[in-house]
Amino acid sequence: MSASEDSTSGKTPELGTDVLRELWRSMTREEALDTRILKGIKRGELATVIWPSRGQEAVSAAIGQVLRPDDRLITTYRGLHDHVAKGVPLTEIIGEVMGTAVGASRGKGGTMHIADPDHGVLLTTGIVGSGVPIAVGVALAAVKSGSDRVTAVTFGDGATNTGSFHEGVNLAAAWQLPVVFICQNNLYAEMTPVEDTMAIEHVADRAKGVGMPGVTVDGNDPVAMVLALTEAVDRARSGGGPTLVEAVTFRFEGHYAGDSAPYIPAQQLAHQRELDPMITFPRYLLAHGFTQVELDEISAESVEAVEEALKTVLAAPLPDMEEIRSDVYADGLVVTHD
Ligand SMILES: Cc1ncc(C[n+]2csc(CCOP(=O)(O)OP(=O)(O)O)c2C)c(N)n1
Ligand SMILES: [Mg+2]
Repeated sequence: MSASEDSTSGKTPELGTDVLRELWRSMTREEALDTRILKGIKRGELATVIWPSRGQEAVSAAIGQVLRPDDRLITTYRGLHDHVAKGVPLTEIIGEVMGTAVGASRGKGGTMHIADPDHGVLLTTGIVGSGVPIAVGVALAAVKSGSDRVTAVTFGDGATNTGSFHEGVNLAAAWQLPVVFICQNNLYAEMTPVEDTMAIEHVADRAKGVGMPGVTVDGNDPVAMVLALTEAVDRARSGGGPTLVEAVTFRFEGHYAGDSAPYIPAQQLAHQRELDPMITFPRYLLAHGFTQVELDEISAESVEAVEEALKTVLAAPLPDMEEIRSDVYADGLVVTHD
């Protein structure tokens, strides 16, 4: 059942008020960040690049609610919403997007390589599909060290066509590792619609081939996402092995900032606008005890938080030249050539 369907029935929500509020807070922050940076790029104020996640807010908000702070998350270039949801401070995210000294990777990584291990974000990858086997290794390391940490990895629909995806999920299933594979199926890989590159309807069906549970979820419904991810994370943490969760959602902007996405048919766009989680979730919240004033307050706080963080970043220095060598190699491994 989707959030929008349930809003008409007036049923008791399956999640507590605090969780619902935090989902909305996360979603509004994710949207505010994406929208503000995109606006800045378009008007020539911010010289950078992002891969917009507008439309995919519900997926990451749910990830942020379900994972423990010490659980690991690995994401992609289209991962700013995931970073926000996992608790990476806005200043560190924007700082990295702008390549400044206050960035999560102190300006060395840029949008594609944001890492903040203190908040569980081990890395952000630019190579499609590459996060999957890395997550399998991270999960294996957790098992070997006796930790009950879960590793979650998010990637796109297109990534599930890569060899690294298939190799990674196979090994995770064979070794029953504590991983949750989260496919953010936004119906496009760059400019290519998903049906042009897959003969199957559901990415989740790929789980069957390697012997793990796979589930297709309405990725525009944060409540459904929390419930599905809770099951997957609980399974992983209790030794039950990995799960493939396919979150079906949509990317309202182009592939990258600057792509006006003329290839998205108007009819599809109009249909997806009706499913936009930033419109349907407030309806659900209003039907479950929240007031418009409260929702607007949270939205306004999110916009304000992004604006404040951006101000801090724009006043921050560029990284020192010495920074180029730090955190690149483990101590003692630097090879110098005289
Ligand atoms: C191995 C590899 N092949 C191709 C590319 C170029 N590329 C960047 S994003 C992208 C589309 C990926 O689509 P999807 O996995 O659905 O993720 P989305 O961008 O929709 O989040 C491609 C082909 C790449 N970065 N890495
Ligand atoms: Mg995609």
